[in-house]
Amino acid sequence: MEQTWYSLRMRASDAGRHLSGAERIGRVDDLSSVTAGMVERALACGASAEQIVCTVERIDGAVVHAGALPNLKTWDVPDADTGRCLARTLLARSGVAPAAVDKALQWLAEGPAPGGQVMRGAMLVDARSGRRLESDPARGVRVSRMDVHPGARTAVLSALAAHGLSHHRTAEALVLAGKVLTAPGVLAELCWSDAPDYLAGYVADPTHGYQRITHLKAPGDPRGGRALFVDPDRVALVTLVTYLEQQAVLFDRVGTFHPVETWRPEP
Ligand code: WAQ
Ligand code: MG
Repeated sequence: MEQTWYSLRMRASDAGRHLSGAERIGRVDDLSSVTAGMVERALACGASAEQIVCTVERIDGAVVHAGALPNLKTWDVPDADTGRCLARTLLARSGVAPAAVDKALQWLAEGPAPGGQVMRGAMLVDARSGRRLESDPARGVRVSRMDVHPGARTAVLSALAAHGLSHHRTAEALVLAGKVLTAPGVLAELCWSDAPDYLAGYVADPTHGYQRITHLKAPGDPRGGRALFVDPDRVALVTLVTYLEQQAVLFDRVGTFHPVETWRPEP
């Protein structure tokens, strides 16, 4: 018999302000432990959450078994200015127009939601014009229904830890980027955290995989977010958003780890 899968989502907020969120996929036997872990995460996020909403939904459609997570490379940079300069270079290589890259960097730096706030989800950015395509600029698009297969979780987390990547943020971002890179019409993703002291971020694209950048923002900065660069000629927006929100995707192993490289801009 086919395995029954469930989508688990958590969202913590305080006075309407988004504090943290998580999305997982599990079997019926995983539901209580995964939910408990999500609640612990919400309570650990520093601020006291007024509301923690956990949603468990049976997945009725197909589950895509996508195989390996994206290949991973770490670029070592000394500071956020250098990191953003590298991000420009990597995104240009992904086919994103410089004007679109500049706008996305500016939105992420200033806080991409109205009033300079952090969004709950991701911006969709037209990879040519830099126009914002998401229908709600405060919420954005929340990528959900992706995870490492429960049977492969321990091996994947150990492989990451063996490369010095033991922070839960790295594993979660790798899985999210992995799903994003399987989506139709997405050229690349740019992300850094809104957690004030988590400075690393990444650029991901289908050819080069997950390219970590050790600094994309300065310490103490509470702004961050995600930009998905989209070619609107290659996909209908509704098709893309439905895929990102609804299509279940599981990964069962890590990709290739490339050696860490130091990057300095040309003088
Ligand atoms: N779907 C879409 N956007 C999301 C999602 C999601 N499921 N989760 C978070 N975001 C957006 C939202 O705007 C957040 O404000 C922003 O991304 C940052 O979320 O390899 O931890 O959870 O070590 O703070 C990068 C890892 C970590 C680098 C990113 O993001 C590395 C991170 P956070
Ligand atoms: Mg997160």
